[in-house]
Amino acid sequence: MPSPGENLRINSARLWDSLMQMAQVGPGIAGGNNRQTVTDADAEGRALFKSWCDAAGLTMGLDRMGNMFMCRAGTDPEALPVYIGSHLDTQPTGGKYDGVLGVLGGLEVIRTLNDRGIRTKHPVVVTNWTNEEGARFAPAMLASGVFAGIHSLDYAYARKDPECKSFGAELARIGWVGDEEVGARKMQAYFELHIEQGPILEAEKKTIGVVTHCQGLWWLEFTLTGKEAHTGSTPMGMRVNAGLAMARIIEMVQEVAMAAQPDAVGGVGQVNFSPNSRNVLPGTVIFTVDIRSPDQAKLDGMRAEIERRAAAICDDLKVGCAVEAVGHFDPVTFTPELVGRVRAAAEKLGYAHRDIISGAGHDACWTAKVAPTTMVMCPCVDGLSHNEAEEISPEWAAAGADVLLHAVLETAVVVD
Ligand code: HGY
Ligand code: MN
Ligand code: MN
Repeated sequence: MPSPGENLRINSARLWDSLMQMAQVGPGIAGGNNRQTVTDADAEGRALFKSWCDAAGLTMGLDRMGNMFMCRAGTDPEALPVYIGSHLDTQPTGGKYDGVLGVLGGLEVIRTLNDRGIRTKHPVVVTNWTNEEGARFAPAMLASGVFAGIHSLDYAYARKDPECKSFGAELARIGWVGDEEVGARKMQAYFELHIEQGPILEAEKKTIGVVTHCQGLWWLEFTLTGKEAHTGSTPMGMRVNAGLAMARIIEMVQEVAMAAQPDAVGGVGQVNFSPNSRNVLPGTVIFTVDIRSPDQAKLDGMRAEIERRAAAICDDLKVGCAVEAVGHFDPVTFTPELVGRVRAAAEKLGYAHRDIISGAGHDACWTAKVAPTTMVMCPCVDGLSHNEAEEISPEWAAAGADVLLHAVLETAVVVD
């Protein structure tokens, strides 16, 4: 069967309507979303997504990490399914499209195949991965990491949120624990549509990012131990100041990342002081350093330098220093054959495109360990993401889903 022509497009209005409906679930305080993993809002979003999948005639598989696999049958029951996936969980002050575009873009591919009565040899499965963000329970991409054999189920279930609730107990509480063994499924291929979350595509007026790689990441959790004391009556020379040590380490991380340019980033997004009282010097300071680079040697070199210099800073201030890697993945190279199908689809459909390295991590980073994998990206306004003001255009969303549709059909093989 010849490849579908360039006039085969998804239904842009329907996709945009689904995105806007999902955006009503777990609203934020500034127009975005707070639909954190395994909260009641996450459960509500899952139920809405499942209702749409039921209406599209899909059958659900659910594994013990709550990963949702919504399956459209193929003509050959022996053929491995082609997966499309991303995530419905958001940051606490997240946008409406990060992850959601990939899941609902996958559903729109299914809806379009149903509209046109297109049958494929391989089944097509739309996936919602649990806890991609790692905001409430570190690390990021927790459930796809268990699926790929990176983490054990026990490790994942034991992860704690800031209120000391465990991931496993919270997943059970919202009623989304499945009985499928995590990782038992085999994939013909995996595609993920995602907003760029950076400024390149918009700045270069490219509608599609052909994602060739994803940069690697370390999350280094520092626990600094100072001495709780009165901020007023304790002389400067007597202080064991963990807050000062943290400030010097954050400044140093900036220095290390700037010295590693181009293609390196480093920063801190989460800090916890204890007792966090305005007139008590902190006894304990816990914060996570997030460093990334597409270059393996540069990434690991930054980690070594930061740990070495942080120890020296703490020694100088007589502050205790412990560090634990709470998140990591090496730089990822996506499957060239699938990358080529994304590029060919963008060309066939007439969308301006360019190759790009993903700055953010995605579930695709872990599926790449177990199956041929690649990604499709569309721009986002001002490159802004992980911010409630995250915005895309309906045209960008439709273009990404169109390219996803054609690349998936090239892989799932149209029968008629
Ligand atoms: O951290 C990341 O890159 C992703 O948003 N979880
Ligand atoms: Mn995401
Ligand atoms: Mn994200």
